[in-house]
Amino acid sequence: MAIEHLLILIKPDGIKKSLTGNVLAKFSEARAAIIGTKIIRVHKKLAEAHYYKLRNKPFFTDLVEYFQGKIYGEFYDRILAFVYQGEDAIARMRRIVGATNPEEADPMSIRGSYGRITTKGVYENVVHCSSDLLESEREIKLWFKPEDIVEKIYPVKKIIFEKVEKIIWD
Ligand code: 3AN
Repeated sequence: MAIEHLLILIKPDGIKKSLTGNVLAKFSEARAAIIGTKIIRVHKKLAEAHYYKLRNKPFFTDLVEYFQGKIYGEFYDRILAFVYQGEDAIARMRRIVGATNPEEADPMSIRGSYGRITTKGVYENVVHCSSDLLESEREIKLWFKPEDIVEKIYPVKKIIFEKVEKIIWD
């Protein structure tokens, strides 16, 4: 089994419901390690880039608004982001997360326990979890800078930007 990396997000409904502790306790069962974390107020461009594959779906506009957390008020328009590392971590974490539709998710999973579908039809499913290795690399590079992660997981390069040296993804 290989060591894998993935992006986990606690979405604004998870923040609003104060589920961070419960969610992290469930994730600890996967025996993966947190190697990066931060809290972010999500801008529209980041939300659209994260979910670009769903851009033609009828629920895309509602999904982007939900992801930005605007509907939850000024203290909840944010997302907690984590990079996890562990053996077979994507499959292990996705089992703990449960199915996309919270009503179909295993009742013991995070989405089955804490998710719901709003009357507007938006899936409030508490967390995001990368689906495969290609997506996890794309998502980690979208959300994190190399220096935000305590392990070297992808190649980096040095560039000079306006006379200031920076480390960016290669
Ligand atoms: P997952 O998050 O389980 O990998 P995706 O990538 O298919 O699933 O969907 C991303 C997000 O889009 C979901 N987490 C959910 O919030 C929303 N979503 C997916 N399908 C629907 C749907 N049929 N109706 C409303 N929202 C949806």
